[in-house]
Amino acid sequence: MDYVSPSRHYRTVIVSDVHLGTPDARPERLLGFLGAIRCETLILNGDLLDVWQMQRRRWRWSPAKSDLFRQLGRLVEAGTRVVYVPGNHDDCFRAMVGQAFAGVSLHRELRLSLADGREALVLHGDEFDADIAPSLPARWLGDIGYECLLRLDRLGRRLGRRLGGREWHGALLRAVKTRIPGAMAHVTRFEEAALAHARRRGVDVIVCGHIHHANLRQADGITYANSGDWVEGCSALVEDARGRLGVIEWDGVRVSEVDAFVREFDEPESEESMAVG
Ligand SMILES: [Mn+2]
Repeated sequence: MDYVSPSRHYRTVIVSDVHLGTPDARPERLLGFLGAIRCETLILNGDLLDVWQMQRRRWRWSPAKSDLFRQLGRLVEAGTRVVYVPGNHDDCFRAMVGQAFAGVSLHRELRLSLADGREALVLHGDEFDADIAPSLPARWLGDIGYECLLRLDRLGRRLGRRLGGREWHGALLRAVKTRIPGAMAHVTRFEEAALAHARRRGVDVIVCGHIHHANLRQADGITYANSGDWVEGCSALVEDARGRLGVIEWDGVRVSEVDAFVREFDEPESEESMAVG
């Protein structure tokens, strides 16, 4: 078990798909994570706020959300570069790219030089929706299906709390995603569209969010990285001082998986040495 100390330091931390404004968002979890790490650059890669959902339903602003924004302010004050790349659920902020608010700069996408010299492109990923969904009705049906699953998950969560069982959050969504072949094929198509985009743009690494599926994989010398979400799971993408990328699955007290990505010509690193890095 690898306990996280507050001094855990990363060069870059990327989080996406927090979906504040929905009943499924977990700002208190993200707050705990941001309090446990240090980084030079923090990138909020889209769907931080779920403006779509906020417009469709009644929503409450909880103290945890205020605390989260206060924490972001503290990070800016402490010298962390905080970048916000709006996604499709908060696309109203795309009209403001190029500007900065409270020290947070807004970008449509971001070019990033990793510590090992690799060039990365960070974007939310809804840019690839047209490449992977065959038609608008299919996408619409997918949205409804996802919404139904979230509702069922919420119901299970309430039941679980009442029965005093272990935490259920996102369990149903994860189960469906990994067991239904179509769902994983969707993920693969997205990853391939992103890799193709990286090739066109001539970057070594493409970093996305959007599909709520954290992952790191390599194809033909290009790295695909996805920071996942804070709805179904709680995950972040990190870059260490040497430019290595890793996915952190945050369960509140420990890093359950630091999936270090090491370039082929880097000297091999053992799992243990990465976990304490
Ligand atoms: Mn999205």
